[in-house]
Amino acid sequence: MKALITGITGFVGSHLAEHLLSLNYEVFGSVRWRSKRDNIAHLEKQRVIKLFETDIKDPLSVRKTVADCLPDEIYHLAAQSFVPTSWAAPAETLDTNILGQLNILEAVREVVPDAKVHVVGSSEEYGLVHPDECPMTEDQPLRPLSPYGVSKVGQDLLGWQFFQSYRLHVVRTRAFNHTGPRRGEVFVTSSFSKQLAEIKLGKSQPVMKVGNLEAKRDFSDVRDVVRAYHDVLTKGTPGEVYNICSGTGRTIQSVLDLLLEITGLNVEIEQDPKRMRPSDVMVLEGSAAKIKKEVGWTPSIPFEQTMKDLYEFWLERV
Ligand code: A2R
Ligand code: GDD
Repeated sequence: MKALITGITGFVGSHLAEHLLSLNYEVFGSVRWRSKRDNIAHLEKQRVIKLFETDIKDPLSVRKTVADCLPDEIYHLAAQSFVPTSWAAPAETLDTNILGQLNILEAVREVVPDAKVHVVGSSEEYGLVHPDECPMTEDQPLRPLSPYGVSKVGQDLLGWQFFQSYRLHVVRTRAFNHTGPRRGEVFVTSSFSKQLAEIKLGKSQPVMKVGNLEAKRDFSDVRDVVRAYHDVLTKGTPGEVYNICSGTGRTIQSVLDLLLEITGLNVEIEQDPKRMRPSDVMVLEGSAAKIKKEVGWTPSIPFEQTMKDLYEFWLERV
């Protein structure tokens, strides 16, 4: 089986590549000429993946990559993935995420209409959630609170529409927060782990910068999430959407407390106004009942282990 991963150089892409290789897939990935390749350097060294220069905003570029790979499965991960950037660059976010995906789906329709396509949405699509609506099923209303959330609603609905209009085998997911080694350093778990690793190694003063500690998120390990991505594409129902989550909501304060416990450090906490958002999503806690029942997926890695692995990763990196 041949799989094309768009955004293979990103955090999730590198883990998904490892998972698919372990299942004996031939793995292709999209890269840009300026992409940092640290996350996949080990795979490139082993010569186990093939890379194609592609900008998903360019329809010709996307079509050529799809035609060169002729994949059986496409995991469309490439995106502007950082929520705060979507306020700074909303048009770029909508363009990359929605029109980028349109280019992928049109190329699939034209070149490999029988391929299976995984469309990656997000729990950010739910946005404004009231505590009494948790744990949220896939029927929860979509009330996105950021341009990023809107872009993911666009991707989600575009995937549904291509299934309805053209019967493409599209399966959609809404992953809640996921983390683990190689997580981009701007996201909360990595930002905190990296700062603590620098303090531990004496490279910074014992002062940490944080944003909104009151928000609640539902975290899974990225290695469980990529397993879910493959499972939904191969065992899920085309046209359907699946939450991927642990079912447990944690405040960001409790994530910070756990990291402080793991590191054994005592640090001063400073709120950084630049890390606050115009409208943060305050509560995200999902129900994984559907994916469990229909696909048989459940998470397996405890959050404490994920955070230890992430901290170890940053200790080595800094
Ligand atoms: O920045 P690069 O060159 O390393 O590539 C990133 C890729 N990407 C693009 N690829 C082609 N054409 C574009 N115009 C374009 N814009 C971005 O998407 C990188 O390989 C990937 C994003 O990686 P991360 O920021 O680490 O995201 P992560 O956490 O792996 O998220 C994967 C998916 C995204 O759809 C998120 O919105 C969702 O999971 O949560
Ligand atoms: N980034 C960051 N940095 N967030 C902080 C900080 C900080 O210093 N302090 C508190 N937070 C809070 C944010 O306000 C937010 O409520 C929460 O921590 C998580 O922020 P992020 O890690 O940046 O992730 P996200 O929830 O905005 O989005 C991630 O998860 C989505 C799935 O729900 C991204 O990976 C998205 O691409 C993904 O779709």
